[in-house]
Amino acid sequence: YYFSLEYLMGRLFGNNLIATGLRDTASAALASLGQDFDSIRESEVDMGLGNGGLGRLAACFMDSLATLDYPALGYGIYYEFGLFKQEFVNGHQVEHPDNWMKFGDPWEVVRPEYAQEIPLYGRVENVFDDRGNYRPRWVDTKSILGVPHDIPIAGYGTRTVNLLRLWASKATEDFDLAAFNRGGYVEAVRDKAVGETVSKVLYPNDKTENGKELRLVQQYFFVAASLADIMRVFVRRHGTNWELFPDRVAVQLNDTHPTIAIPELMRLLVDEHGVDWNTAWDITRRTFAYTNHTLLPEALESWPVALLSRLLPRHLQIIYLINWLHLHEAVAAGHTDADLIAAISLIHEPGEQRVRMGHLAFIGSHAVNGVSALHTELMRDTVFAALAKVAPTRIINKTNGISFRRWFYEANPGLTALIRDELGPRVFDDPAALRRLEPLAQNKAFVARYRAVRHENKLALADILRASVGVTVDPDAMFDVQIKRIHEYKRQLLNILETIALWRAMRAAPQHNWPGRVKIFAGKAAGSYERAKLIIKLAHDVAKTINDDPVTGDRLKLVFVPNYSVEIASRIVGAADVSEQISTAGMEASGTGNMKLALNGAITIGTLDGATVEIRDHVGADNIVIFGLTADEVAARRKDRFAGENAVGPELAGVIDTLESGELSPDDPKRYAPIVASLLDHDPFMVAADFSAYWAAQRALDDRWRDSDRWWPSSVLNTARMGWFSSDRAIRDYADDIWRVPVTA
Ligand code: 26V
Repeated sequence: YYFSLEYLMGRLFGNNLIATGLRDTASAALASLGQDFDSIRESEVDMGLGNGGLGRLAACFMDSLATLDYPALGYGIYYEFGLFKQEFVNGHQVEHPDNWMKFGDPWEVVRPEYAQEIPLYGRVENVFDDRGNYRPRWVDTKSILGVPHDIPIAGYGTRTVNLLRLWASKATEDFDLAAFNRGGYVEAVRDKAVGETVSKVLYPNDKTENGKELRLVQQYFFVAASLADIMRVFVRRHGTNWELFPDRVAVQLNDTHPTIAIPELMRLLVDEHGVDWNTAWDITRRTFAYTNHTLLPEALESWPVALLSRLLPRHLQIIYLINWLHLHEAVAAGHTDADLIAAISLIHEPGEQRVRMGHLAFIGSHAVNGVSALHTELMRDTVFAALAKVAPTRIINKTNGISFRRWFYEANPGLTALIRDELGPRVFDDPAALRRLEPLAQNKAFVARYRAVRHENKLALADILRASVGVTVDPDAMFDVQIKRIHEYKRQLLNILETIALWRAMRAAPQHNWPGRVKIFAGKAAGSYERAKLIIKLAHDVAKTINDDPVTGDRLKLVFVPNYSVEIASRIVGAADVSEQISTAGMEASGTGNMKLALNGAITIGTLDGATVEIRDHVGADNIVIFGLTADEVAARRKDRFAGENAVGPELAGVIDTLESGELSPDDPKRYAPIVASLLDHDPFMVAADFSAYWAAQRALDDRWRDSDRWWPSSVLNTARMGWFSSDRAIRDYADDIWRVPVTA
């Protein structure tokens, strides 16, 4: 059972047809009716119930679970509004609600017979039974109803169809009736609206905005409904033989968001089913495993004790008892150092007391994993360093993966056909077989066909760019792509500043043999993230300035594709020559876009961060361009407060001149003063610190591009060597090492 607040499914039509082997049949059948497959496909709405990488990973995992015949369900929330739609007005991001269900969802199967009533609020009555045992009762609760909506997920080349079971919230009847009987019709209707608010909207922030009550209600709502559903099925099959529970049930927590499941399972076992505490704790820990997706301090979840005590009073008691036993166990094992004890406590003490959800997930799980080798290592050294002392073997690595069905076969039909021609259809069941392309990297005829496919994909993308942004680009130019959420640590700013530097250099030496470049950006900024929005505005101001410059002409363009989505990503990955993976080292847990682009043959320019490190290991250091500070060097500079003493090289100095001159923003010449200030002052994301290295790496990329006998074999080798990054590999590893599920097929 995969527990996730987010699933970025995208469209399901093409994917389900490919999975069932009916893609060509459906296309022919539609053609015989005078209907075009693509336009039917495009009439489906994009199911965007996630923010970014974490939500898309959940979707890829669902695909692999079904393909590998694992009997799995994904549980989550059936948000009425997914991630906001993005529009640019005068270069500024404007958000609009994503009313994706407006015309209904053709995939949903509603299961009202499995609805669950979820209690909230109320108080705990301290009752003792006639033997003097504490038998607390959670009373005076308000309840909401969870109604499952099942989305079928067809496995590829198998009969398995798994379910994504998403809960919609409804008001319960008793809720309204009480108010109604008191004559409060309007109050009754309002209560009903409150009940339905819970599944109304996805939180659109992917790193902050902790502490909002509705968010905790969402978390508990879906977790409680899902566990009750799991128990319903378990009891039907095995009765109340709870000790068997962890052998039959494995729950993977996608980040800390569903961590309240840990005290909820304890409550169900102890309070509702009379299991003794120690047995229940053993069952709970053997049931759960937790995946960490970020080390950014502002994204580490913690909930105020005061909020928990109001919303989930019994769960707070349970958390306190878990913590008490956990601390005593540590002391008994010889960990008596007071600082260590404070560091491993579930309760963060200074100031307002808060429950650290990462800590709770850690101690309530039998396995805790990071999502790339580097990230896992950093988890051990930073956020979980203290807990790792108490439980040294719990942290393991499971490097992320991507669904090749969606990110290769569906997104890049041209390359798929070419590879089927060369390697036969078996490659679709075994991505490792892509390795057999390696010798073809030196085969001129093959390379020409590989290039031709890329060219076709670039022509198609150029059409999209013309239609959506009104910019015409040269399909022979290098398509240089950075597509992901806008975040300072991902350093879109570094890329934009380099664009300014390149533009200046081109104008200064127009006769130089500059390769053509199209810098392509796409990504959403959280509505409240002012700096990210300013970076979007800067990209637009740069585009406006350079795209019409007759000196640089077709040799340099910047386009920002609006409303990034799974669908737009699918159109871009097969058309990319260069993949930008340039995060401040140590900050990107894994990245998965890096995998999608490299698989489709883009050459990565990147820092040694997240899974990009492992991509280098697989594709080979000659087929990737690495630059910049390492995670260790970044950490050392932070410690020495080294930042601020950056030598600003001539290129960056010129860029700063341009920003300060107001040339890019004549309507508001000081618009970028805050950006300049942070570059020169503390440079928290090491943009200035890495600028010269990045500039040099980009020029090295220019040299490679001019040498097509080098570029294209390298590109082919990227495709050939990315097989390991399949989410099938990742899911097999979870199944073998964490869930201990026997192989079924
Ligand atoms: C945090 C919050 C905070 C409150 C509001 C809603 C919300 C939603 C999500 C998150 C956590 C975001 C963590 C995340 O997306 N991490 C990304 O996970 C990817 C899959 O493992 C990984 O490839 C990316 O590197 C990592 O940034």
